[in-house]
Amino acid sequence: MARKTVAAALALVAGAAVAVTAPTPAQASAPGGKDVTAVMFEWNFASVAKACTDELGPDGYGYVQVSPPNEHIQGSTWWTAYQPVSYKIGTKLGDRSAFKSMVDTCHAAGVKVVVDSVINHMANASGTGTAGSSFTKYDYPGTYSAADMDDCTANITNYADRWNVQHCELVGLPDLDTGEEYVRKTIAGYLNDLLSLGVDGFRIDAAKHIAEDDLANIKSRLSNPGVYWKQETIGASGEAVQPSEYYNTGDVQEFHYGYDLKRVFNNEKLAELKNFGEAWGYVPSGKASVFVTNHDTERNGGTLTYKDGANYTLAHVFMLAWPYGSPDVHSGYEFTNTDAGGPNNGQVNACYTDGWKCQHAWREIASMVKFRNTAAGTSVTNWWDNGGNQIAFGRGDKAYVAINHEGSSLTRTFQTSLPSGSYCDVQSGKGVTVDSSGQFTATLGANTALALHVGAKNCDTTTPPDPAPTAGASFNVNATTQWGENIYVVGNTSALGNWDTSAALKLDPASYPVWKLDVSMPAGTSFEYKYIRKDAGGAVTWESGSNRTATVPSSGVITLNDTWRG
Ligand code: AAO
Repeated sequence: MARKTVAAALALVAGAAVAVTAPTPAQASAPGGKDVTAVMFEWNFASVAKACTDELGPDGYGYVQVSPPNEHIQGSTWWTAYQPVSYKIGTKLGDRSAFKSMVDTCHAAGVKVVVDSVINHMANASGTGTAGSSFTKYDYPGTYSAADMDDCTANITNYADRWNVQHCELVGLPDLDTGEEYVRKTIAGYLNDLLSLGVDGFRIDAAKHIAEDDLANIKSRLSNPGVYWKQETIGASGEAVQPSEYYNTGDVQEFHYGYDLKRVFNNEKLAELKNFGEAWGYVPSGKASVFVTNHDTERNGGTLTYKDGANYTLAHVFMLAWPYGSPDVHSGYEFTNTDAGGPNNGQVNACYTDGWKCQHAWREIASMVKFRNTAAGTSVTNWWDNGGNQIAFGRGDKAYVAINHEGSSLTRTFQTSLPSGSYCDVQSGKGVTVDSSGQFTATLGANTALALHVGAKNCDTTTPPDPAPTAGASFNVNATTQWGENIYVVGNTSALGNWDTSAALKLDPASYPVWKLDVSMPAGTSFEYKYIRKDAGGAVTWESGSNRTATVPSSGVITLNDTWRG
């Protein structure tokens, strides 16, 4: 603030320098044929690296987005990560070498890395940061001092006032004067450091609170000024700052996409989605970054969350099949307290344990990433709907999806533009034959989808995450759970753990409250079984009543539709 006059003068000089620099080329939507980003919210770097190798690369994700890696305030909540203390890489998620190793491992798996970048503000606190730096509010030794903060130290109160939004403090967070040369240079230095470690893109946190000119200036200083750049500019009518102002610097997150999917999947009809996208008033597709949910909206009720069961899962199937924007798949953890940080300080020992949801790996979601990659560049063809909550559409001659979001099954002959042949329904792992007129007949259960693409011509040659057994049992149990609880099946055969609860098989909650698991067992096996629940500490609760019994048929699978007996 003391430096205000000097800063203003320097800003003019910096502005003049930019005027003679070639304009930064407009950045198209997530470049490359693979435009899906897995957002590994609060995952530590070692766990992200492992996910790149095990799931994200093989599943075809183009990008992984990591939580802010730079030094921030300490504490157990997730939002400490949004209060920077310095630009040293060092948090509970890992140090500089863990970060670098993650970038290298993800690259080796074919996955590019996007960093959530908090450059609008600094910490509203005093103390010692996650990398050992001492700081007080407005003074972060070695990085910024009070002179580098904006003129307004009051909270933002009026989104209809541009100056208020871009110069005052977002929820009390000291606002950097991004018009100032030193601040621009320091932020660019941080982003260039990340680029030197191999980073491929940035999500610009709170971009709406930074003037677009300032962002353009910062971006022009990067070693790769064309780097992928995704801006958090929450669009809202009546506000002074609008996402369209930021097209020149990069993509913008289209929040209405997620808000509208929530409304349609919860309360309206999927048939309305026929012209979803720009016709709904959204930003141009090539500029849009989209999501079913993000870390803020899954907590503030703005969008669907994992607590919404099939509505949430099917909204992902739709997002990944539909050609608008570049999708983010948010992969987070269970919570009841909206402030709670990631389990185990970000260490993911295994998916579906300790509360980690691993949405990126759910069969219904993961299988659609390759569908999307295969369909890239094609338009929607062969749209069909029943006027209600059953829809189907193709993507040129490359792919076809049907979504049954009604409470009863759907049997239909679907017209596609696919070449004839054997396909694998990547949702169920079961074979589907398309005839010479492009038709196939199938039955979709309530709240399920079916998806075909030319990259999965035959179930034998593709490896869906859980291939359906040729003989065995398909367990489906409707069971409501508390935070940290999981549902298992155990029974009297070796495949079912011989009644040993430590060998029980965990069911998949992707269609919550229905938990599912397909288990291979020899044809003709008669068996007894029961469902159990385990809490976060591993304590076992058996369902009540006598043992359930069933027999695997001489060919195929027995489908068991059960309800937990409390
Ligand atoms: C924490 C504490 C605070 C404390 C602060 C400082 O929670 O109590 O005051 O520390 O000590 C995260 C957390 C914050 C946390 C912060 C720092 O969410 O709770 O504060 O870390 O630790 C605006 C911004 C947007 C921002 C959003 C939260 O424009 O950029 O607020 N999101 C990002 C991150 C977020 C992070 C930060 C920024 C800060 O994603 O995780 O905060 O780094 C309207 C406006 C939006 C505005 C919202 C909320 O939105 O349009 O611009 O977002 O209001 O104020 C409808 C409307 C939509 C409206 C929305 C509101 O849908 O259509 O326009 O409702 O929900």
